[in-house]
Amino acid sequence: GSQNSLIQNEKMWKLMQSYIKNDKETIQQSIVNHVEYTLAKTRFDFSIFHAYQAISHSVRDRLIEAFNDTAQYFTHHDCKRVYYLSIEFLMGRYLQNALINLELEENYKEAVLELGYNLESVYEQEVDPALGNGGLGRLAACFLDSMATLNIPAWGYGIRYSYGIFRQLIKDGYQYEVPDYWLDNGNPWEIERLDVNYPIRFYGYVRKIHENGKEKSIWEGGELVLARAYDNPIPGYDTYNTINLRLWRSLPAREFDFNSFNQGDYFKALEEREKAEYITSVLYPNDSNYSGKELRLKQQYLLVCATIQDVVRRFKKKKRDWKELPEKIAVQLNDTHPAMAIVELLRVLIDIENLEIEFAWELVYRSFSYTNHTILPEALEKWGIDLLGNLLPRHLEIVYLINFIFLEKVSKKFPNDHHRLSSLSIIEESTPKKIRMANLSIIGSHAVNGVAEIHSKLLTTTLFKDFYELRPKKFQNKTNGVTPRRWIRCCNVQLAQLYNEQLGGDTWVTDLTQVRCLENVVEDPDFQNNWQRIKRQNKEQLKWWVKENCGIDINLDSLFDVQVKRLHEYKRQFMNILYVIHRYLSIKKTPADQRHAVFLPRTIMFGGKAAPGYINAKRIIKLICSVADKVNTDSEVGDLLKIVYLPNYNVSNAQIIIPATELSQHISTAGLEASGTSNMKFVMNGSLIIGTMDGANVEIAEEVGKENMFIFGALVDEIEGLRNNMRNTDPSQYFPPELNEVLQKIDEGFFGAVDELRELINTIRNRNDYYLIGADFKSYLEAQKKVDECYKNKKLWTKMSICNAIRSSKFSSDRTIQQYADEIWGVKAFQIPNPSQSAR
Ligand code: GLG
Repeated sequence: GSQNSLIQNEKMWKLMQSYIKNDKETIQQSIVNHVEYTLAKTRFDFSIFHAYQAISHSVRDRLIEAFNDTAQYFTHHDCKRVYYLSIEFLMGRYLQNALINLELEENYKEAVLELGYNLESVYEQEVDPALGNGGLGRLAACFLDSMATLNIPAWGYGIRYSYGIFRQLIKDGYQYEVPDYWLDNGNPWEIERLDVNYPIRFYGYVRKIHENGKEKSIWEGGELVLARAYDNPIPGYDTYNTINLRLWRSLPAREFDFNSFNQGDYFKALEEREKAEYITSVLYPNDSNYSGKELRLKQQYLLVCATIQDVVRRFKKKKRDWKELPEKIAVQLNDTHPAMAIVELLRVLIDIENLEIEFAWELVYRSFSYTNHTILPEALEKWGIDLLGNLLPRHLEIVYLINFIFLEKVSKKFPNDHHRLSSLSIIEESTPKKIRMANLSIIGSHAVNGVAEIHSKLLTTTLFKDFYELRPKKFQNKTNGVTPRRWIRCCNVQLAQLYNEQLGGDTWVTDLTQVRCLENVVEDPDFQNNWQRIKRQNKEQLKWWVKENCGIDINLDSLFDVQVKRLHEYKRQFMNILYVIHRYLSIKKTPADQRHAVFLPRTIMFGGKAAPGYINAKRIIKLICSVADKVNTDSEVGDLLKIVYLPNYNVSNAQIIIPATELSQHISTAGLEASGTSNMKFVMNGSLIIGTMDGANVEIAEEVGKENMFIFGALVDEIEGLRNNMRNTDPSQYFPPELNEVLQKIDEGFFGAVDELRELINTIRNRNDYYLIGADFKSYLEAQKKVDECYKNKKLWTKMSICNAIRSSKFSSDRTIQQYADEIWGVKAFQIPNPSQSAR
């Protein structure tokens, strides 16, 4: 038997030595093979969608070769690995990105064209996998691309939701949410691992036994489900390395349910099994907002429990001492959603591996690190101890244990400081008591970071002040970044082409600092012409998209002004639309024969989803759409002003919208947007920013120069004072007259929907204008005036646009990831030799 299988393996080994070739004929042959054998289609029954499927499968084959080799290489070298844990990965479409990273786009374009298809139209066939809400999930996706590209031995771990973020329809000015069953047509980019399943327990009880004079805890009973692995290969750019995003799906456990069987209730037994699948069924559609639902906690624990089993199994493959653990793994928590991993790893080490608690705890916190993404209080996770203790009884005990050991140490350093103790405690002494996941994350990590300088600073001076005083060295900054592969190379092919020509190659794609060399041509007329031509072509593409999706004709010569992001009061889409109303009223007040001399044509576009339960956010959408209706049909205005609500903003739409934008709005109340990441994408694509000194805008200003941005509004340390002043003033007195006029128009019913729009304006008139729209409105008007002045001067605008793009290299996620690798994870790159340079 064993000899036989050895021979077989040798034979297999030999056969597997050959790699797929990438010449046109081989590519075409592999596509046609998939048409016939994977899809079982004939040429008489074949559509562009089938072409997409067959092409994707042929690309998948190529990805899998590199993917397997990479995993083997990392194992062979026993590298220290990074595990990036995130409840969201907002990946966007795969096909184009994969082809570009594999450097096969040209080969495929040609191969596919001869088979009768245009590759760009094939791209459009793909669903947009949207397993994330916004910035946090998209950041995780950009980070995977950079980790692969920088040859870092990394794994992403997340959840394979059956339903991604809902599809947004806009009807009569209202948002409707349609479930996004994105797996409808299968998913060629994943590898289902039928053999990688881990048991996950919920509920049950803890039994105490005594063994060798020691108390032991055994968690048992309750319910079991399985987590099954789905692997998604992530190719790096200009490297053979291809890493893995492993997503978990819940399935019923295989165990036999005697209870239901004995009761003879067959259908009841089936129902129980269905419930297990429901756990990973839907992504919670809240951005920066905590909901506190048990199902959500189940999702979090499933992710954490399966991942820790996988990580520990991989560590134990080799015989070694547990003390090596922090030298072999680095676990990064993307926000507190996967923070139970800290408790879970400790549980495994003490309850199952029988390590001493002090020793185990040191291994744990040296392995973990935590990224905070917001200081908004409504986003901070606090699980009631009843809910948590019921679902995860042993974990609640361990949380108390961690807290006890920690607070002991604190009270030695700060005796009798009860205030400090209660602010540092993991337990909030409210009724009912709550577990503060941020405190748990900080205590269980050796490094904590914010996502932009201003945000990291705020963490140490406000939210986490007491923790900072305890362990200042734990706190770091890692300014966010975005991948230049998707956000320049894929979405702005023309700009990439221009860079290639100017820089004599494409190495800027992995070293964005190179585009700085273009400083000497920012005023060169030829270069400026090329720049303008590219922007115009991108604008044409968006114009076509808007026609198709909104039925609105927009003026190509107008300034394309865009605010796309999740709807949130702190992001102040409300302030934007209030300004638009002001602009509209001003146009109408100007005599008809002077209007074109006074006003520049503008197209103001909004896009973004509101969480289904967020009433004010939905009212803002309604206001925008009502204003759009009025303005777009007003013959007095003509094409001087058009307002568009871009429906269903997502990654693939962003790839069309961002390169076409000339002015983008990032206008949050100072201190409230941790970083923002679309601001970086816009700048890379030559859009100017109108924005507040908030999040990464501050650092963008440092890089591109304040003179190349339109900055306005209160600074972060003015906010508190402004809020205090406001409390003693009548809003209509403290609002500028332009704003009062606008509010009055809405109040009069000029835009219809009086009842709900009145509710909306009352949030700033009666409820103390928490987001300070009234305080910032005047300087917003002034900034807008400057925008118009600059846009009149085409050469100046173009120069500003170029300066933004070529000075944006700091915001490549390659820079961010290199800093994480060096300053938090302590991991080195391991690059696999490319077999095509030898064997192929
Ligand atoms: C957060 C913040 C953003 C930040 C993003 C990524 O609101 O400002 O850019 O994470 O760090 N909840 C989010 O999307």
